[in-house]
Amino acid sequence: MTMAPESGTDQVGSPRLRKEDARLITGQTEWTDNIQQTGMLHVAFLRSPHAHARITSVDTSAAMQQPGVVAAYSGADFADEQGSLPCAWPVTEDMLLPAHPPMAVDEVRYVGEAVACVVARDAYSAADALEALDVEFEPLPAVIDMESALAEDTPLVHEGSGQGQGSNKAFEWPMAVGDVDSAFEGADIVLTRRYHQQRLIPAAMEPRSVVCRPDGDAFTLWSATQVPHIVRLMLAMTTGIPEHKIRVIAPDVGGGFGSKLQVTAEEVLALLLARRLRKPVKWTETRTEGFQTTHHGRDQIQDVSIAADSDGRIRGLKVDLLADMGAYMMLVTPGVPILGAFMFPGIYKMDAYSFHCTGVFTTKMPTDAYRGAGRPEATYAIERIVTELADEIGMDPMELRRRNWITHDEFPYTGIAGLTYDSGNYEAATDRAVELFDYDGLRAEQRRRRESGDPVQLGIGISTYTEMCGLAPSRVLGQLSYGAGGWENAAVRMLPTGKVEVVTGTSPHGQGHVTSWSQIVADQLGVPFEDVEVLHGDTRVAPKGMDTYGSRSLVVGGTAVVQACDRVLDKARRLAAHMMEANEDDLEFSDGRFTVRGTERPSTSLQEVALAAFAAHDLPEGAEASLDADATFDPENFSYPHGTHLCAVEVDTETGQVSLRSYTAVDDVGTVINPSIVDGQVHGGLAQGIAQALFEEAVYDTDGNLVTSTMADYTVPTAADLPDFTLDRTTTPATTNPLGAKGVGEAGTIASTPAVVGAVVDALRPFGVRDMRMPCTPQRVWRAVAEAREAG
Ligand code: MCN
Repeated sequence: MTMAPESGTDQVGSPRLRKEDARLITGQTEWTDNIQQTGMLHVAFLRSPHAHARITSVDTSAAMQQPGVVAAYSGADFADEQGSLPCAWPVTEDMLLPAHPPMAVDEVRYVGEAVACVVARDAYSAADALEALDVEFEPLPAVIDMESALAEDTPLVHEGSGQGQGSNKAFEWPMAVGDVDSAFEGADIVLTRRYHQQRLIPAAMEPRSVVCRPDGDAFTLWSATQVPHIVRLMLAMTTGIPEHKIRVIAPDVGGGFGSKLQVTAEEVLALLLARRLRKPVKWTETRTEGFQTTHHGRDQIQDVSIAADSDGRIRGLKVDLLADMGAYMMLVTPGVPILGAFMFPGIYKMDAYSFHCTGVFTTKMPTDAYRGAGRPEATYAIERIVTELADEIGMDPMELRRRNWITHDEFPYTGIAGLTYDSGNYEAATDRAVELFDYDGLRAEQRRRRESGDPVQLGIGISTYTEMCGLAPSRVLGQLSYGAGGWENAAVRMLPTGKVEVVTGTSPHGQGHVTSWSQIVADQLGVPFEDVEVLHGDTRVAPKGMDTYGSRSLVVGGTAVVQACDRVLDKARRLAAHMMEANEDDLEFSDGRFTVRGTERPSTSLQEVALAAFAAHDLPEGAEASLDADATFDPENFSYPHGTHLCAVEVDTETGQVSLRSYTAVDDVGTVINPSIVDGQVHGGLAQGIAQALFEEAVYDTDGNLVTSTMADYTVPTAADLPDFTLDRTTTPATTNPLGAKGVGEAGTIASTPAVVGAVVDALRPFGVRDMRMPCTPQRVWRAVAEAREAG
């Protein structure tokens, strides 16, 4: 392992320990739920026990008499001011966008939807008083299954909204490139599969929590959110409270994984309650509330067909997608499957591609972004079907990939879905992964076990993925949606003593931006790593920003940091030239010092320049008394990390138990700022992708109750369920940002799920098993073997 340099330049690429961690692991941080305010009140919500029902009456009078209770309200009490929760990504002009009141007024559409609330002097009194609320419902039919939701005689989720068109269809989004019919008609082989992306629950370690305090005519709102800037904007637009009167602070946030990329009912209501009661209010979800009412992920049915020649050359791909929106459109609900539309072809060349997505309303918790958002689903489908195509043809699945992928000399390459991949080297990453994994050795062992009829079979799964991250080029986004762009802002301030403050518009919640940005600034300005402080997550401190999601922060926000440093250096150069009585063009800057080229004259440090700027006794004409600058970066393209993940599983065919034997991931994320952080991101990402493959599934019963609403019912894996991962990297720099970096935050999740399921299916191939529904639990695996044996 490379040792971290003490300070100064060469910080980029060094495995610095995270600056954030000492405070976090010694309990010196303040999570939102730890925030105390004088006179603070606590809110508890009464939530719908029905998946679908009319609210016929809400009586809050008895609750008001309970000890400690200060106020109790129904949705109707806020009807005039609560507005509708925002959807920032309407994907078509005619998409149905039903009203989504933060607290239901007439009708509830999923179990857990807020119906009324109690405000009390402490959280226990508020929770106890919920029992005294008297709410009457008239149950309506639940709509659970996506396919029957589209049938003609199915009850409508949004009948009363005036928006229903006699269907639970929310939108249709088609795309076709090339002559798809000819590609399929002329192909030797057409393979069709149906893949289910089960519903997932993000389950971040820190629950959602919000505190709102009135400050005169303004408000300070703390929230465990990934997106303080978006929350502020949307709160202003939703409630009409002027934007400059709202300050949003995201303190340390204990994970989000997309689930805190949201503007929630509870944030809106905390603001409205603080305004109405003129007191600070706090709400923190219980774990079951979190499971039921923090947005869910995935939930798609994918009908996928691939057309190929008998030599394995892929001709075309067709994808027909049903995407469960749940009961309402939340911030990016409809955008998630559409992001996936561009990723189904993966790393492969082909002549034709069609994609059709139908968004469907059901009476379940809305879905929205969950680590990878659209890209894990697409990667799963293409990597699974390519593996099955190889089996159908009788070819090694790695060989089939090699025949079809974009070769390293073909970049930049505009793929069939219209994305231009700027750089990549799939051969190098695969060769390294094959070597580390001992692919040939494991295949030999697999053959031996198959031949000997070993009850424990070995399976090998492959995923050669790419993904689009670094959200986002605003102009590209503009063509896809009516929402906002994807720029990022940074300010760099040299303080008079030569220390540096960096203000970033990104909002880290576990990704280590304070450390990474310090490394970048240390190298750019030639200052010690320890001399850099990074400020974030407060709309007053960091007023401009687009926050953290879509593995965007480094390639967009980190680039803004580089550009702000460049501007600081431009200012400093001018001042240094003045101080050194030299021509600006004759100055050289390295290791934090200016020297006059070709002379022995003493150098001047950036710190000396910063102090001279502050003193301002002798500034050149027009120069300012400060050494600071800000920059906004908007990339021209996404970034495209890629890699090869190989998984070996042992499957006990008598019990259905799957054991992960080894997992090798060779990722290419371009230039790496901090290898330890990148490894950590891959580890966490792998855990989540493996969780989808083997463990996690949100299950609703036919009445619309979430039956997996506790940690006991929803199997989040622990470290003990995972093997030691073998990680390595190849480095093919991105050409679309000056760092040459590509995002890493979601790569592990996107890559791993098809590798693991592919391995399970591969182990069972001798029995005739060709697919497994996720998660591959022992029961499902055992049943697949039993059914395959029965079928003969
Ligand atoms: N990095 C690097 N070199 C690279 C790429 C990244 O050193 N070539 C570093 C970056 O400097 C940064 C970290 O890796 O410190 C992640 O960077 P990036 O890929 O830009 O991703 P973001 O910071 O934008 O994080 C978002 C991403 C997403 S979309 C999800 S979901 C996710 C993830 O990050 N959620 C997380 N990782 C998470 N990690 C934690 N602990 N908690 C979450 O909720």
